Amino acid sequence: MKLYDDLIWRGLIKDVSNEEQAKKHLNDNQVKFYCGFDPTGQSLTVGHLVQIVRMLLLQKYGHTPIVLIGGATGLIGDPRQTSERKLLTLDESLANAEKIKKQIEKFLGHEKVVYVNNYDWIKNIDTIGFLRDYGKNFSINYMLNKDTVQRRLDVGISYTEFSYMIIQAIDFLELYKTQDCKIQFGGSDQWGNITTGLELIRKVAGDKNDAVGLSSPLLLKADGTKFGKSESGALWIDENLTSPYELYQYFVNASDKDVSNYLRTLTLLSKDEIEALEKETIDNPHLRLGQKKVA
Ligand code: 485
Repeated sequence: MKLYDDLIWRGLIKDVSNEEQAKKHLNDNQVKFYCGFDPTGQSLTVGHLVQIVRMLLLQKYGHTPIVLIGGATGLIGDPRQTSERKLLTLDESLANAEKIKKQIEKFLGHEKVVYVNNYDWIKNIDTIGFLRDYGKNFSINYMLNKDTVQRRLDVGISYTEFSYMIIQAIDFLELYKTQDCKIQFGGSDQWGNITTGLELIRKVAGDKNDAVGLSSPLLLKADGTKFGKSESGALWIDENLTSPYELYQYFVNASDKDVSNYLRTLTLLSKDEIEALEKETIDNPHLRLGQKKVA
């Protein structure tokens, strides 16, 4: 199966900026692609695993992942739906960044993968350069139209968080120019930031650029409740914050309705293997073979 079809089959594609170009990159070429993680906490959660496993899948098909750790963006704060974030100190952001990088390294290793921290290039931009070289490319009207901003107009949003999308856009342009990175991936909540990056690349590199953005649906449970939350809160992938026992229990107790989705998005098993486990879930649900495999 071609990679693009595999991604569709796994339910890993929600939005795509240019399907034809995406297929060309993913099916016919070997490209670099990136996904960014902000060091807002000391650990990633099982929610992040969807993106990590997807990076592994693309790596398996011969593409090179660029893992971007947001040392700079972590200092600004991607606007949340609810309210303004508390600012991290530089030390906190960089210390969290180091921890998160180590976690991702456990999955992606050191070969055929690039690790970058956006603090390395964002810290060099001065105020006048920011406003002239980047700010001038975006109208306030364009920025106000983003979902993430719209959702905050009632409660309010600081100029700081309002500017976040431009920083993430600079990253995509930077990686496109310096690393020949063709694709940015993220969860569907990242779509506004990803398209802002495509817009900046278009303004700078012209209409014929070959950059592509892709998003995946956020993982939800079949009963509509949030994936990756246990009674005691978030499920961390740090064994000191969530024990391996608790993590195992979460997945081994998953509802039959969720197993197929978990097998497709959280494992690298082949279509044949997953379809066999899906059949087992229907024929012999009491054995919980699918749940055990995911767990
Ligand atoms: O150039 C970039 C700089 C920062 C980011 C991405 C590109 C991080 C991004 N803004 C973000 O906030 N991501 C979330 C995070 O870091 O926890 C989550 C997304 C989720 C998925 C995951 O990161 O909410 O959809 O993309 C990898």
